Amino acid sequence: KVMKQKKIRIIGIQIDLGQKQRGVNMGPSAIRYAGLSKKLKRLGFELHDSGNLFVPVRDSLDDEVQEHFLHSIQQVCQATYEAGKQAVEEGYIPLFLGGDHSLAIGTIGGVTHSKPSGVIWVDAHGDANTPESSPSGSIHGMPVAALLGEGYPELVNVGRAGAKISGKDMVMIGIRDLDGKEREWLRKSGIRVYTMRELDERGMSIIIREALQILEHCDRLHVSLDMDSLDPNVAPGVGTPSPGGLSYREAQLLMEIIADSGKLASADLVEINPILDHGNSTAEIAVELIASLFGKSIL
Ligand code: EXY
Ligand code: MN
Ligand code: MN
Ligand code: MN
Repeated sequence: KVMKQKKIRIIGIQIDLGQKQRGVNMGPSAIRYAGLSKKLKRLGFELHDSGNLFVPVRDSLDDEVQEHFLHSIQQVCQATYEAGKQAVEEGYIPLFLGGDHSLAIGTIGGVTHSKPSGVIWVDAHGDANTPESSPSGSIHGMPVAALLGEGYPELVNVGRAGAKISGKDMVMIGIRDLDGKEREWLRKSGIRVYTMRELDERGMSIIIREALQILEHCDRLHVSLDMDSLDPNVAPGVGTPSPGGLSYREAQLLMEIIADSGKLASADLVEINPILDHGNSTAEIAVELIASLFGKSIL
């Protein structure tokens, strides 16, 4: 199957407020340096890089530290929502470059503004904490709960009031690091969670085909790719590395089979931290994965 839409809009979001490491705000630059536009143009896409959205500099927000930057994250997610909504309305596939994963509250909200979408969440983590269950308070560990209607009302109500998706419209792949209450919440959420254990036992090919079957009722798919889903030996440039992750080959196959569905309508590429990287290798791998997600095939 071939993708219907041939126009991509790149939207950079240099947000580092959802977590504690410095440097993840440099992700959009690192990804652009790694040659994203050129690779996607070569696949026949028309490309519009809209630059970066405004994100306040962390050092200018000392008064928000205690509140985990909730107010600024809300504002950035609101702007992200608007940009995503507009891109979809104008016939683009929005490709959001992060930044930390808190931005997904805005991206997934925005792309589902007028049309529903299934979500494939690729991550080491569940990102399904609430302020009560979170061990860190970091908001990048909370976007899934917020999108399903739980947690800070300021985040649940970004863009439009209430939950943006339901559990049956979401699958998670690569999961290996959950907190206690987060685990309980996920079990009841309706989200199909493919852990690394299940992946090891059954294999990527079978799992992603089954996941696409679960999302069969969705005409459009959003892929939220957290680079910490990969093994840290492959992708060291992330703020919250977790051992035992996807191999490069598993991640490639995942992207290729999603591309075959012909239903990719939007995507996030998040959590790249160039300061912790070896050279720019994590961004370079990310660009290769995105090319496969947009239909690059070997032969
Ligand atoms: N579960 C941990 C927390 O909530 O603090 C770690 C979250 C890391 C989230 C990264 C973005 O995927
Ligand atoms: Mn994440
Ligand atoms: Mn993660
Ligand atoms: Mn290093």
